[in-house]
Amino acid sequence: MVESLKKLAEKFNIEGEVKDVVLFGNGHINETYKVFTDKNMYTLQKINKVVFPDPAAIMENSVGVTGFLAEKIKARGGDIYRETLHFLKADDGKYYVIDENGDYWRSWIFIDKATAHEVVTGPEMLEESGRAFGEFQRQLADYPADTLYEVIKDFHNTPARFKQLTDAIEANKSGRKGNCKAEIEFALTREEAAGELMKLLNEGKLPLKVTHNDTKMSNILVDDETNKAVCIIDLDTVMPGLTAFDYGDSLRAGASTAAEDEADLSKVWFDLGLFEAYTKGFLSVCKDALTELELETLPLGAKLMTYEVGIRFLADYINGDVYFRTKYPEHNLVRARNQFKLVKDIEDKWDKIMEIIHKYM
Ligand code: GN1
Ligand code: MG
Repeated sequence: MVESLKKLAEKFNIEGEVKDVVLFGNGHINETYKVFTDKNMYTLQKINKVVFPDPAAIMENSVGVTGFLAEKIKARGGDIYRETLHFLKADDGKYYVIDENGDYWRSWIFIDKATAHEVVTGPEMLEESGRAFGEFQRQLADYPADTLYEVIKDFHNTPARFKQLTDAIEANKSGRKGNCKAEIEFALTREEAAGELMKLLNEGKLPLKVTHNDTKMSNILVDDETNKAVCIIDLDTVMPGLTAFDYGDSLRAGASTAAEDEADLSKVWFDLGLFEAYTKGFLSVCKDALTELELETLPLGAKLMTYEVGIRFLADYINGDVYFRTKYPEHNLVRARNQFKLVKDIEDKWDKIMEIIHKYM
């Protein structure tokens, strides 16, 4: 096993001789290893081809975006090997190696003395993550978004997700639709609201940007000494999208007072202090890169990203748990209820939310 991993690592343009390869991190989708040579350290990763059937397209997106970021980092005197991922070419000039099973592997320079945190410990950390994702938006504001592959079609197209839900209800493959009447009703009564962002995009009122689309805390490397965000990772879902997607998806998880699958809904609230901390960090770096309407509609992102994943969990429950990994039979329903509780709380706190964001615009 280790021998074959060493051979794979050696196919990339690494420095030095491979001394060791160890399993690394706790991602649920790709398989990640840390490679030690006598000169440096590297990450080696197998791309999950079920979730990402076109790994070459992903690598084109990732290399395009990181190369662009590196230019900006260099221009301001930053460290291009630390502040963005630096992918390595293989011997044949490609940014991936295909193994004997047809799996795609990639490699980048390991970023040392920095950690991806799974849990947000408080407002300071959330504010720092806001700055990091705000910086990502700002630096990529002039990247030609339409040159990126849409690696997962309609990923944050909430009306398309709504259609997936109504299809699931109609097919009722698991026979479970009678168990979740209240949740179905909650979802269906919000059809019009579900389309608000896509409508503005289709009318040309909101610009298409480069978005990360998985803006959770654990996709940021934080410096172990300074606690400052160093680098955004997990670029697989980088695609054209709305800034509100990235801003909103961070808040969905980051501003909740409980885990995504907390079953006791009395513990689940959308915390305005956390919301404010993230908003402050995010807008302190990128507000000048956003239009007035983009700024005004950021909170819609928080509401719709939460609603969207809620209806995805609900649809998956009705489909019989085919997409999200579940630990017990009602897991997806519990997740959907949890997300809908947050949506309701966001709706109830809407005026306050708008008041807070206006402080930072
Ligand atoms: C999935 O696998 P993970 O945790 O990075 C999903 C996100 C959801 C999230 C909900 C490719 O992300 O869209 O918000 O679960 N990613 C994909 O936990 O579907
Ligand atoms: Mg991910």
